[in-house]
Amino acid sequence: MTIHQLPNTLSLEAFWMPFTANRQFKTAPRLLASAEGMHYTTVDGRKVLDGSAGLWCVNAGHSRRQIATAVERQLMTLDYAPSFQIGHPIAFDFAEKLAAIAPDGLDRIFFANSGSEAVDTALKIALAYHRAAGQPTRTRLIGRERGYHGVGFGGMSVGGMVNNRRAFATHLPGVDHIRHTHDLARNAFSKGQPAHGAELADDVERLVALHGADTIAAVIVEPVAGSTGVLIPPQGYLQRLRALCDKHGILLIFDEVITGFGRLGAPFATTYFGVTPDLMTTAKGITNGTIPMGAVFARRKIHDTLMTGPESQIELFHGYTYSAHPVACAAGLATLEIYRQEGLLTRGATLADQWQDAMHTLRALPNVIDIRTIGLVAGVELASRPDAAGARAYEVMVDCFNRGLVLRVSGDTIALSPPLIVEREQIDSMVSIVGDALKRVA
Ligand code: PXG
Ligand code: PLP
Repeated sequence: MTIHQLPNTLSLEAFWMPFTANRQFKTAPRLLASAEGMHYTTVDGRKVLDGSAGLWCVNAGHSRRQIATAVERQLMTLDYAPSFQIGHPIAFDFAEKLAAIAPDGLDRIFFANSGSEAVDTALKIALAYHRAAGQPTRTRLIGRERGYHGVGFGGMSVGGMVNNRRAFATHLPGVDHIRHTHDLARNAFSKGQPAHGAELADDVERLVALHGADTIAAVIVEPVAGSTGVLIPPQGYLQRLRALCDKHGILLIFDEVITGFGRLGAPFATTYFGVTPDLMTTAKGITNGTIPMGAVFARRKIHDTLMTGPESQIELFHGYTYSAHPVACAAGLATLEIYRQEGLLTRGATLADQWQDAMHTLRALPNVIDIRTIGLVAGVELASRPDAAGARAYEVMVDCFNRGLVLRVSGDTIALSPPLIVEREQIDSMVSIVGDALKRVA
């Protein structure tokens, strides 16, 4: 597509695009004009399959009428209302409905507006909790190498993707990281959870030995790491992490911004793996990607520990202008209703086998060095070109876009995570478009 096909008044100069090679993009832009169900339409009228549910967020597919109606009704009823010392019913209603589907007692809900804000909120709750519980020395936050927890200073600091950290030298102090679990030598082409690596959770012991348990507030991990290229936890790993955090009085935070709301074929990764954290962060699918929102799900014990002191006192000095924004709550309620009506939070489980088999047919293609699948997520890792990490996967992404498929890349890993309404034939066409691209891109 070339510039002259854009509306002739459109300039691409002013918009500084996020996480984008701006200059490269603006010489050959990929522009979407509309979307419905499983497809986008580009500005030049091509239909493109959405293989990544937007940025892992459009779980019920695009342009859902029920959500649009709810949003419009809310905008014309109560367009905005504060949540500081005043409330509005829809926020309480939405929190109750989230609590009702929340895993294992994570039923106290704090609203934010993005995954990054949810993460910063969860980290702050962890610090406030220990202080309220009489352990104010527990201030250290532990993340994991290759983790992604958004772009706030908190999330960046506990995150472990080098490029996201390098340019911003000032991180939170008192942060450390456990090792990531990616191990191609032992686990390449595993289906589902890889067999090797549960012992990597023991890094928590190493950091306890180094820093002292009484300085550590929380460990935060993605149950399945998404942005870094789909890293699935080894069998037994999350259980071990949970046991070690319990042993040392450390809070465990699962960042379910991607895995929440059905991505693995269960409502949450917490449900899927049967391991319950103390705090769980969500965003994205909470409103089907329509209106920005994030939410922290907290164990009741954490919430209740903070509900002390004089009743006239604010218990947690934290919140956003748009926490529990009424329009986002309306979008969220309509989204949950769609998930319920269409069984989308567990639909992935019925497709996971076909998904896995289809993805693993790519194994024989050039440069494929690993395929990882779980629920309705897949990572296809390619060998990097010498001195050009990421270039091959980027070219595959562009080739797929030109032939009718949107997917994400991270380094040289292609990530696929379609809306949960995906049909079997669409899985097959995704695999076929990716396969053709892999044959074309040297
Ligand atoms: N935690 C996790 C686990 C995430 O995946 C965030 C926090 C931050 O959320 P916000 O809403 O602040 O972006 C994320 C976001 C990709 C991709 O293609 C992934 C994310 C965002 C954009 C692109 O890998 N994850
Ligand atoms: N900056 C200024 C000057 C503000 O007044 C506020 C909120 O009142 C913020 C930042 C924070 O904005 P938000 O609550 O939307 O995160």
